[in-house]
Amino acid sequence: MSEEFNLQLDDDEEECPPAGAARGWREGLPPRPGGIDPPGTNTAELSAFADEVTRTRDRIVILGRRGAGKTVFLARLYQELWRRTEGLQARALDGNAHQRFMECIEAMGNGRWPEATLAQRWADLELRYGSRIWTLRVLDYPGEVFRRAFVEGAEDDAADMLRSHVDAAAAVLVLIDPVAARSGSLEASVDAEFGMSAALRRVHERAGDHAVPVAVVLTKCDVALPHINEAGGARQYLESHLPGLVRDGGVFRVFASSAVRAQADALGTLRPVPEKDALGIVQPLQWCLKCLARESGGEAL
Ligand SMILES: Nc1nc2c(ncn2[C@@H]2O[C@H](COP(=O)(O)OP(=O)(O)O)[C@@H](O)[C@H]2O)c(=O)[nH]1
Ligand SMILES: [Mg+2]
Repeated sequence: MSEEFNLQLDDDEEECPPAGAARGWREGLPPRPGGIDPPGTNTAELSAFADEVTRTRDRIVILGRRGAGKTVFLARLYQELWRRTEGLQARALDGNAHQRFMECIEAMGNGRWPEATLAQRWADLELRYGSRIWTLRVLDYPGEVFRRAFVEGAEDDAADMLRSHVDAAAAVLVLIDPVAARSGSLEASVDAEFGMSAALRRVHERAGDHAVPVAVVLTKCDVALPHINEAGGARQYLESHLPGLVRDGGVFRVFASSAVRAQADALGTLRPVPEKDALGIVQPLQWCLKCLARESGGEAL
């Protein structure tokens, strides 16, 4: 139970996906109809694959359709972790990137949401915990690119780029706007759900014995909570509105977040109120890092 949101989340709060979870999940899947080749299932192939995975999975990837709340989430996460002097900390890769995060925070301080175009030039974050350094990378593509990349196996640049980032993910945060998932356009939600399910399926298929932690983060819970509660809780919400994601998304944990609280102004427009604390933005990441540390026998968070 999340005290902050009075919302039913997963019971096994601390549970990381067990090693081999992805393999067990994969074995239960029906044969794959064309497109992307899963790794073989014999032991030698799997262990070669696992070695490859350890070498190349060096980043934490944030996925989410346009408008899911990625830019706001990342800026607020940065604001929180940049100030920290111990534990999990973050720094932008250069001064320009730092400035863009701060501009986003400043805009919200003035009652404006960040420009959607910021997405194009959004930067990675470097996360530090003790001696470990991870890159946190946001992938901002429309739903149809997800579909092309993961469902149709298209070879264009955007699809190639998206697949290569997803294949390098040591952990994945999937951001979902619960209101849009319920009431957005049919085309957009079909692409987003189908494409996202296929992306997660690929992550798990290619992970070998290395279970890649996947955190599904319901965003904007300051306004979305009634919709989620109406469904009976976070997981039930996903089951009724994004069933394909639940079925094909493999092992994941659900989190609820509100990066910025919104309040209606005199005209009824929702404006950001960044003076109020963000809720639930560090936990999904912390959980992923904890799972990664456990898997590599490294420092616990
Ligand atoms: N109420 C509320 N609205 C949010 C929150 N985060 C984002 N939004 C709204 O969602 C819109 C899209 O967010 P953005 O971060 O730009 O999405 P992106 O396209 O995934 O980067 C914003 O302009 C806000 O209107 C939040 O935490 N709470
Ligand atoms: Mg954005």
